[in-house]
Amino acid sequence: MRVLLFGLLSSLCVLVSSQDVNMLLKEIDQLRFQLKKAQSSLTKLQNKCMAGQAIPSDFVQFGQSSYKLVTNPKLAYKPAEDYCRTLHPRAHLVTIESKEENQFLRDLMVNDHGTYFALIGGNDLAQEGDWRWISTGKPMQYTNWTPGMPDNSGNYEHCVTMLDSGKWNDLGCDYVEDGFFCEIDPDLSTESILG
Ligand SMILES: [Ca+2]
Ligand SMILES: [Ca+2]
Repeated sequence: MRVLLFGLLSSLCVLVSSQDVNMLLKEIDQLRFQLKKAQSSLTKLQNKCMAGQAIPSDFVQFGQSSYKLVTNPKLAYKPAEDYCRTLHPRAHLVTIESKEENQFLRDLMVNDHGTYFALIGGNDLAQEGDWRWISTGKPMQYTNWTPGMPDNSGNYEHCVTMLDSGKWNDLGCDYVEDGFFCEIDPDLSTESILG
């Protein structure tokens, strides 16, 4: 039986011309291309679905955005951004664009939580003195620095914290504060842009 099968296979191999092999290889290539296209469409769809995901109930809304002051775990800048990213696909360390937004966050921090200092999403990691937001990579428009800040003390202060006054100070990116703010802004991207 085995000999018979082997004989049959051998005859088949003779019948398969190199033209057939080339055709098969071409078809495999086409299938690979189609599979890649399908995978990319699926990823896009997944991202779209995730971005539309409901806002977690422990976020507080202000304007079009929703915010959470995280006090546990206490994390430094980059791990804090990573933590925000786990809460919602559009969540980032907060991007502060107005006096009103800043005041809202300050009140949330001091009045509601008794927290005194919290990290916000600014950094000048790419270039000293060029302060940008981690959510967009765009330069800060609104700022609320404490007088004399940013001072880049010790030549290593490239991240930003909000003080209990609502004013900002630049500090080391490895510094762990009382908390940090995450923001879900429906207009913001699902990517983090680190300097
Ligand atoms: Ca904002
Ligand atoms: Ca400083």
